[in-house]
Amino acid sequence: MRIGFGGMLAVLVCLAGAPSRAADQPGFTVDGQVRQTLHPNAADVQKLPVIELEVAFEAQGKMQKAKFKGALLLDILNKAEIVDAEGKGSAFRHAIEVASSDGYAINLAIGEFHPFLEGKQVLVAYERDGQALESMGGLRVVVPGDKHGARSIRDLVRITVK
Ligand SMILES: Nc1nc2c(c(=O)[nH]1)N[C@H]1C(S)=C(S)[C@@H](COP(=O)(O)O)O[C@H]1N2
Ligand SMILES: [Mo]
Repeated sequence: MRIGFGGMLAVLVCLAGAPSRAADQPGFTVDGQVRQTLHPNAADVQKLPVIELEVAFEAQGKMQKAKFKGALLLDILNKAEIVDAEGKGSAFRHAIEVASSDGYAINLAIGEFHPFLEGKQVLVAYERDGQALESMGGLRVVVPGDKHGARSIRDLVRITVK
């Protein structure tokens, strides 16, 4: 069967008009002690206030310098709303586990990035040195101030509030 001109046009319009989202975008889950489990992708993260951060960290014995662009982890967690299961009114009891697709995971205390306490600008980054991270191992969590790159976790897939 041949596709007529109209059919071809429909296919082209369909391809051109397909919004770049969901399946072809790196995304992750926010779950655990939250009111709302979220499944944001890179486009959702890009809608949040943009933060740019220059960091230096050691990796495999070498210093790396990089400029990351992303959103605050705090802004994402505020959308999910951390619960206080024990009802004592303190979000600071919780810890955040950040996991990657390769099974690598790290931990953060809320106090490290909460503005009442250390207030570090922990990012969920989608760009490194002007290049989309999509082509470099997906979304990346960046923890400013860390001397080693161990918590600069690539290909973020899950943020769990414990
Ligand atoms: N997903 C994932 N992220 C990871 C790691 C890993 O094994 N898996 N290793 C970490 C370590 S130990 C370092 S030093 C840095 C290295 O950063 P680079 O990928 O920019 O070289 O990545 C971190 N992020
Ligand atoms: Mo490392």
